[in-house]
Order: sequence, then C-alpha cells, then structure tokens
Amino acid sequence: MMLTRRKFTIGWGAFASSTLLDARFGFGDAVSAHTPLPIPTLIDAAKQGNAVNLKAASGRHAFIEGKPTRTYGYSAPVLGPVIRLRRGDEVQMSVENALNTVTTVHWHGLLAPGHNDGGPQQLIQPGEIWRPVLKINQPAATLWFHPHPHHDTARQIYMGLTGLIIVDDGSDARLDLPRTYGVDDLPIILQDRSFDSDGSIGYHNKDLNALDIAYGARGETVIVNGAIAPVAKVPASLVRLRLLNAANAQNFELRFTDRRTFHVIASDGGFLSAPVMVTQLMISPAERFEILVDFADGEAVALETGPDEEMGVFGRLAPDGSADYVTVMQFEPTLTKSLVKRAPDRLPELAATTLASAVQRRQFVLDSGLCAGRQQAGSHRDIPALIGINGRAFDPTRVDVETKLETTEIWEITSIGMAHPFHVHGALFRILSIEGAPPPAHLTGWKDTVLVEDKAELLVTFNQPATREHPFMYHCHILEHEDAGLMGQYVCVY
Ligand SMILES: [Cu+2]
Repeated sequence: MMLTRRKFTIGWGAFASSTLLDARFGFGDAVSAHTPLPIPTLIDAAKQGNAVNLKAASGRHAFIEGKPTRTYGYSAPVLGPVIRLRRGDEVQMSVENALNTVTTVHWHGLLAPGHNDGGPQQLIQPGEIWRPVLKINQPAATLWFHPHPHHDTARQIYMGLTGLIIVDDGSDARLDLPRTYGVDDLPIILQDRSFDSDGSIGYHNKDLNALDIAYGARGETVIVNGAIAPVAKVPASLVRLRLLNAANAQNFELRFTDRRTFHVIASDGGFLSAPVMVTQLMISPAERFEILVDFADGEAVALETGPDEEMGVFGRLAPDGSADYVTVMQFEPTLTKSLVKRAPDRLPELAATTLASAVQRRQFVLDSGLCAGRQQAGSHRDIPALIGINGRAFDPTRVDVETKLETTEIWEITSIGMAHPFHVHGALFRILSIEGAPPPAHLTGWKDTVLVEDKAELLVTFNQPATREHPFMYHCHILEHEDAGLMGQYVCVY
C-alpha cells in the first residue's frame, strides 16, 4: 500500500498528504540540515592481505532522527563499506548471507568471469558463505556492489544493500588527483526514499501494483550515503566526488546552487581522456561519474537536483510539487586544509573506437509495457502488456545471445514507453551514438550503463568468459523493470 502512496506523492504532488511535508526532512529545507555526511568505512584490501569479508544482514538505521527503521546492510546497519582494490591483485572475497532470505552479490562494473559475477544464478542461501576470488585487471574506476536475486533485487537494494568499490591502478598520484579518502575524495551514494510517518521505509513485493512496476519505485526524499540533506566539511581546495546513482528508478539532474562549473573526470569504466567542464550533470540509475569541484573560494554551497525530465509530470520530487530543484546535500569548505589545487589538463589516453572490429550488430528493444492501446496490450488496462527485451521477458533457462571472447559487437538499444538505463554485465562499452547524435564529451569514455531515451548504439568489448551455467545479464537498471523481466542473458566463449 505504501508504494501506492509513493506513486501519488510523486505523480500528483499537489495532493500529497500533509503528513509528508515535515519541514525537518522536507526537500528544499537546506538551512535546517545538520547531519554530517556519513563516510562509509574504507576497506583497503591490500592492507589486509587481500582478504575481504562482507556480511549481508538486517539492521536498524534512523534516516529521520529518533525514528529508527529496519534496514539491510553489508557489515553495517545500512549500505556497506567502500572497498579499495588494486589492479593486478587477487582478492579473496567472502560474502556471508545473514539475511533470512536468499541473496546474491553482483560486482557492478568489475570485469570478472560469469561464475564470479554474482548474477541471479549465484544464489547465497541464508547462513551460507560465497567465496569468489576476484582478479583485478582493469583501469582505475569507481564500481559498486549490490544484490541481484531475480524478483527481489529492487527490494533488497531499497532496504540498503549497496557498497562501493574503488579500483586503484596508481594513476591518482601520477595525475595528482584528490585521493585522500573521506577528506578530498568522497563517496556520494545518491538514492531516494519514501518514509512513513514512523520513519520506516517498508518495501513489500506483494504490494507492488502495475504502475509501481511501470515507473519504478520513487521516493520524495533524497538520501546521500544514507543521510537526508547532509553537510560535508571539505578542504578549501579541489575535491573529488565519486557519484553513484543507487536509486531504484530516479534520474538525478545535479547542479550546484551557485551554478559553479565542475569537471567530470571519469565515467563508469574509468577516466575520460580529459576533464569535461559542466554546470549540470544527469546521472541515471547505476551510473557513476567522478567529478572535481573547486571549493577554494571557501563559500558554502549546496548540491541540488532537478525534476526527472525523463518522467514528465511524474518526475517532480518536491512533496508539494512546488520546487523545481531540491537540496541533495551541502558543502562547507574549511580553510584549515588545502590539498590539490587544480584539475589536470589531461587524463590517460582513451583508445579510439574502431567500428571495423565489430563482428556483429544486434538489436535490443526494451519495453516496459507503458504504451497503452498497442496491439499487444492486454485486456486489462492496468496490466502492462509486456515487460521484456525483444518481446520476451527474462527466462533464467534461456540464453538469449552468444558472444565470442575477445571480440566487439555493436549493440543497438531502443527504448519503448520511457527512458531505460541499460546495463551490461561482464563487459564495458563505448557509446557510438545516442539519440541519433555522437555522445556528449562526458559520455565518450568507458561505460557499463547508459540511459536510453529512444536509441543508442554501443560498441561492446567482450573479454570475460561466461558459460551457460553462469551467463552474464544485460538489463534495465530501473530495478522494478529488471525484477519484472526486462532482462536477458548472454554467454561469452571462444
Ligand atoms: Cu527500464
């Protein structure tokens, strides 16, 4: 029932119940925010013998002061640690499932074989421990990890199961980038939640209705690292933000209140070839961007997010529908520490995209069943006609695509009904075209997730093996779409 209410607060904000308009945690109420930005524990794998233990368990966390609620986390009440892994290392992971339900852990963006990828077949039963050995062999990047059990991914992530991975290849020091974790190198995990009046964030699969699935779960309150409108005290210098959109469905349209420019230096798979200066940045579910923000002027400033333009009237965040932009978090520069002063002019060179190498062109039509009145529309108006890819819903027993190891292919993605953030496991891609045009500069680097409004062409590189027993997934990262079947699977062999 709670999701029905969420739908109305998002879609028909003007009529939202006044109980939601609690000024203490309302959007746009920047001046009242005092919660310090929570900084997740850093696990530096190399400093502990490249053995990392994670425990997925339920906990309690007060998003709203004095109103703790039931949550899930990895070795924490909510969210999880930031794990730093070094390129070239072999890491013994151990994931204990202390939940009372089955889970998996997917290393999103990590280049690992299918049997280590943590997809829906890699189930960890309650009480069991999964012990994959991860060989880290990819350039520096910000990745993340989250559950992937089919039909329960959305709920488990919503309850708090999300952590970050930093792949370190030594380039931070070479490029003199901000790199002091928790000081001038900050993880920024962006999510949105709906809170009941008692502060709880219940999410019940059985209560999902057709519209919840169609639009994905969207809340009226943005949280950053599990806190509402937190404040980060930062040095009055250049600060690196590792942005992750870990929302179930919401696109964030980020800018600073004073419209300052900032540099985008990396996307999902690693560095861009040069910093890209922007004043606004859209980040869709599962995407990561690393940005450099200059706080040398010592002025406090807020990061804010605008309406989700992909959602039309459903994209407004403010509970009363009044504000276009709402506060995500604040930054308060302190003059005591001054670290890196300026952004580098150049970053590591990116390989040119060579179309000639592509051995296949494939088409993927993502349909969330939103187009009412289509031929295949069901007899009942509230039930989406079809949620699936190329006319087929996910079937764990069916392999949809067979790729060859060490080849590249052009994947043409078409969205029907609404914009879908398309994600490929086990591979990185470059965007050849998006909405009929070459990609904007900040989307020219390596990616594993891309928001497709109408159409995108991707050059996908396959370097990781996956068998029929442990195939890779490709899917929409609106988690309710994924759980409802907007997912396919591929193998990758010689
Ligand atoms: Cu989707």
